[in-house]
Amino acid sequence: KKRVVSGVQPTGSIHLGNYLGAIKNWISLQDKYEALFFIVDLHAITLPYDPQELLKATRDTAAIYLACGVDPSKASVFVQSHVRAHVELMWLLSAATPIGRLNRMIQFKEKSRKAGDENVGVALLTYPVLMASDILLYQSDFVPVGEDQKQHLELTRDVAGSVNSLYGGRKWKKLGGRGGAIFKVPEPLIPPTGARVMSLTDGLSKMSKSAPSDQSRINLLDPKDVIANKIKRCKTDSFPGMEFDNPERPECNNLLSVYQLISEKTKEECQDMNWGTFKSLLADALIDHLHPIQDRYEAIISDPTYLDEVLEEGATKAAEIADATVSNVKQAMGLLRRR
Ligand code: AQP
Repeated sequence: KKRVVSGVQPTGSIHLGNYLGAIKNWISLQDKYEALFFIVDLHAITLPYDPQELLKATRDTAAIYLACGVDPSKASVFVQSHVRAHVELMWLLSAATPIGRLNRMIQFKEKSRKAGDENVGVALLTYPVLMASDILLYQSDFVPVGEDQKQHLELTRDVAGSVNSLYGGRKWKKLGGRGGAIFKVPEPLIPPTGARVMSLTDGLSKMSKSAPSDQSRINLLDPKDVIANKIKRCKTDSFPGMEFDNPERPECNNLLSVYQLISEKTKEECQDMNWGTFKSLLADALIDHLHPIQDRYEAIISDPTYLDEVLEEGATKAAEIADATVSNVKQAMGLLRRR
């Protein structure tokens, strides 16, 4: 079976964008591929954060994965920091990553500009190297990536190529290795269209955990009345009907896409509706879709032993693959093996 890896940062509450753009797609991936889904806690410390919240968000995110249908009997579910090899490989890869490439990363430029240079830790710059490590450790064939992560995956592919050509092949064989490529070069898996969910308050920016206003997103764990209220208050326009192909109506297109993704209906079926009718349909559909997930989440989070077992088993399986990769890389890079 081909292998696929993916993860979400426990930086806040998981929202509809994370769900429709990532987690929901994992459910079909776990049937087709050997899947590893992790909670990327080490990425969540690259900007100022509250340790207490990180701890809670890590467990919550794991419970949400399972509540959404990630099945630990099919996929390995684990916490990134539980597998030490992520950080170890990152250091090795950082020796093969040009600093200029990191400086040019759009996400780094945007996030560091917002925070101001003096407040930005080195980890924000080297974040893509850790992401490369997350992927290359598992010799992944595919990585599902949204638009915003494409540049990082490109870097991952380039770093894999550099390490393969600098240390792989015959040079590695001379050191007692198997020769050939050290890393598999992963391919992007582009998610289905319409999976970029936009903010409820601005149809031109993406729904995001870090947006200051909670009104801009539907959190997966929002109670029914909060969901209904957010949809009622979300940004609309004064055009008649519900069009999905009018560039002047990004909010309308976004909400129609969300509706299509969570119900059996198509966008076309809503064309003649007015905002009021559509919004109440959408709110009901969201509540119906999320309610069973929320019930399962409650059951999982109230049984810490079960969650710990799942994460433990996931980390054990992941570490086996990851440790083998690190051991190969160290050998190929000429690091003395411990007796
Ligand atoms: N609005 C979105 N629409 C579709 N997919 C989305 N993803 C995030 N936002 C949307 C996808 O969710 C996965 C996990 O993302 P992440 O936790 O690594 O962080 P992110 O992409 O930076 O997501 P956020 O929620 O917007 O966090 P902040 O605000 O911290 O930047 C990824 O697969 C991503 O594509």
